[in-house]
Amino acid sequence: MIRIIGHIDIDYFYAQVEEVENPSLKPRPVIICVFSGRTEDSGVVSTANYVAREFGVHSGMPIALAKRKLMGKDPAVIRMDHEKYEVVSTRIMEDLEKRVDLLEPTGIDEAFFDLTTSAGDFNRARKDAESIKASILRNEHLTCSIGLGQSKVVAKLASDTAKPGGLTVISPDLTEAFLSPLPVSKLYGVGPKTATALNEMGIKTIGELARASPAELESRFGRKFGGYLLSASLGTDPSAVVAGLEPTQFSRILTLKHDTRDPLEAYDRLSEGIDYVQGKLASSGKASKTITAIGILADLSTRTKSKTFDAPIADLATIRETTLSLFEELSKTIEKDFRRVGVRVSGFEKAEDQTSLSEFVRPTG
Ligand code: TTP
Ligand code: CA
Repeated sequence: MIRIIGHIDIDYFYAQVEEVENPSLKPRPVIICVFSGRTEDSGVVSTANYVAREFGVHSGMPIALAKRKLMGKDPAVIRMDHEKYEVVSTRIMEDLEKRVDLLEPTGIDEAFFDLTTSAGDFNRARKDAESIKASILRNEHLTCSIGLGQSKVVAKLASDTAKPGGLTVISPDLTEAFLSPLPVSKLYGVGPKTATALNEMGIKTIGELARASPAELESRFGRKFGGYLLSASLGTDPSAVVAGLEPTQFSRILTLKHDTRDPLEAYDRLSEGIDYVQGKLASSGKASKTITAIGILADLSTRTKSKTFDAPIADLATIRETTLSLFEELSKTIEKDFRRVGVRVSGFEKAEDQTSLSEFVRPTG
């Protein structure tokens, strides 16, 4: 049976979330920074919007270097707020989950999904992907890139091709023509070392890899990885979309009857959120190390404040007290009233590893 697999990736995620919150940033270069605190500019760029990328700025670059490249370009230098991006990510994943047969989040802003049963063919799957894009745009004002294909490797490459903002559909009849000319380094799991080894064997493109001798690949890379390389190059890598991955957090955000900055006035709604996350902890037998108070203000910007414990907690009293005192602190820092309030528990004990595409791939690549 032909599978219909999708890969979705939000465009310049952290920077785009900041643009949504403050649209005046859009025409400016935006860099999201993780400051190490050693000196004023020590640290790295976590991500940058496409305006900043035009000037050669990218993820992982020292902040000082990025600033130099953006000198005179009116850059917006923004401190990374991971909690805020988690809130947006959770909403997107929850919406996605309802729109696909299976959803496998693989990062804060990306996921594989399966549409084989509900869509039935690639034409209908294209329509589904279009409505996913429209939904994220309508609800979050964010653009994303989606790729569809017959395997995870094809879907991932298709979404890379679609960046930014596009939709690339590689139906089975297009797969060979799509994959063949690409360099082997584009394949998921092929890092610089594997690429060099393949090049030394005279294999530069995915098409050449697809025609390579299976025995030679297995003797050079081992049965498992050699087999993976061959199937990936043919677009027949077998790995399935694995849904229901162990949750890494529980959260609930509720809309207030009236905007307020008084945590006690927001308490009734907040209490529903606290009961919900505590119930999820109890029913899943988990305990959490981090509690986060989430406030969405009247201008729809998101503010968070977290506390991390040395040992995981799960009891209602601690979650209540902590959430309320976090809200008291948060309310002192805001310039507008809360419109929505919420709570998140995270930092669970690590769950067992799941079967995934990465199982086939050697860690060193
Ligand atoms: P990516 O999806 O790799 O990058 P992106 O969303 O910023 O840009 P695009 O998809 O349009 O190419 O990563 C998702 C988020 O992860 C990104 O917004 C910030 C974070 N990130 C880091 O913190 N450090 C990094 O080195 C990378 C690559 C990403
Ligand atoms: Ca992304």
